[in-house]
Formats: sequence, structure tokens, C-alpha cells
Amino acid sequence: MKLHKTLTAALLAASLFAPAAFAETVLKVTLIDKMGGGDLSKPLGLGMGMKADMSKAPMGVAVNPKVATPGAVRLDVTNLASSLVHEVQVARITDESQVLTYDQSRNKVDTQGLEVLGSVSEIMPNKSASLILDLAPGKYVLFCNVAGHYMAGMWTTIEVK
Ligand SMILES: [Cu+2]
Repeated sequence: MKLHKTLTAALLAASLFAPAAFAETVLKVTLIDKMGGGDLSKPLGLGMGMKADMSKAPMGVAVNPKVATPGAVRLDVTNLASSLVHEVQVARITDESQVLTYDQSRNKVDTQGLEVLGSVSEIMPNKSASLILDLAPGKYVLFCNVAGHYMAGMWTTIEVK
């Protein structure tokens, strides 16, 4: 099946949600950092597939559940940080061992070669935002691409099956 060709992404305001009109998987996503204004100018090396000790990560993305059924998937994202603005991008991956191409000069994931399906940008501290994606079976990474954040541990993966 070539469902990935027909993927669509839409960022919808909460007021636009149709009330339970279709079955969608709801994933609760939380954005966490213990950094405040910590130094992120050098990549911390805690990206996906880098076999790092993630228990040392000062930032993170948590998602529950980690598995969704194919079709409409709603991400309810909450930024639990005390002061930092975060974002979430969703991209297709082969599996968790994949190392994403990194742009050292910008200290960000290079998204050019990635199949990014959607994103929610600039979520203020203690604010929430939602994103609805139409996801085909496969694996996806959820990450924050504010400079330095991905390498500080701001990523997680989900599986659609
Ligand atoms: Cu971030």
C-alpha cells in the first residue's frame, strides 16, 4: 500500500474539532525540560539512534500511548516547561536506530531529507496545542527543533499499526 503518498496534515484549532465524529487515536504529548536557560550552544549528543544515556537528558518528549491505529491521530501537546518555548514536529522514520541528519551550524535537525507530516510550533510554557494527522502504518519520531533541543533529548517515537 502506498498510503504514505496520500498523507495529509492539518493543524486545527480546538474549536474546529468535530465532536467524536470519527474514531481517532488521541496521544497525550508532554514537553519537558529541566534546563531553564542552560547552555545548549553545543549539541549534547542525545539524539535518536545515538545510543546515549537518555536518563541524563535535560529535555524530553513524553507520549502516551506510544502506539496508534492507522488513520486519524490527534496529538494533544502540553508544554510543561517553566520558561522555554517548544514545538513538535512529526516525521516518518525507518526505526529508532535511525540517526537524523543534523545541521551543526544551526544546531538543528536538517529536515530537508525527512518526511515531515506536520508540526505545532511555538507552544508557550504551560500552554497546549493540538495537531491531527492522518498516519499510515509505520514508525514516526516526534521532536522539538528549537536550536539545541533535539540533541538535549527532545524526541520520542511512536508506532502506528
Ligand atoms: Cu524544545
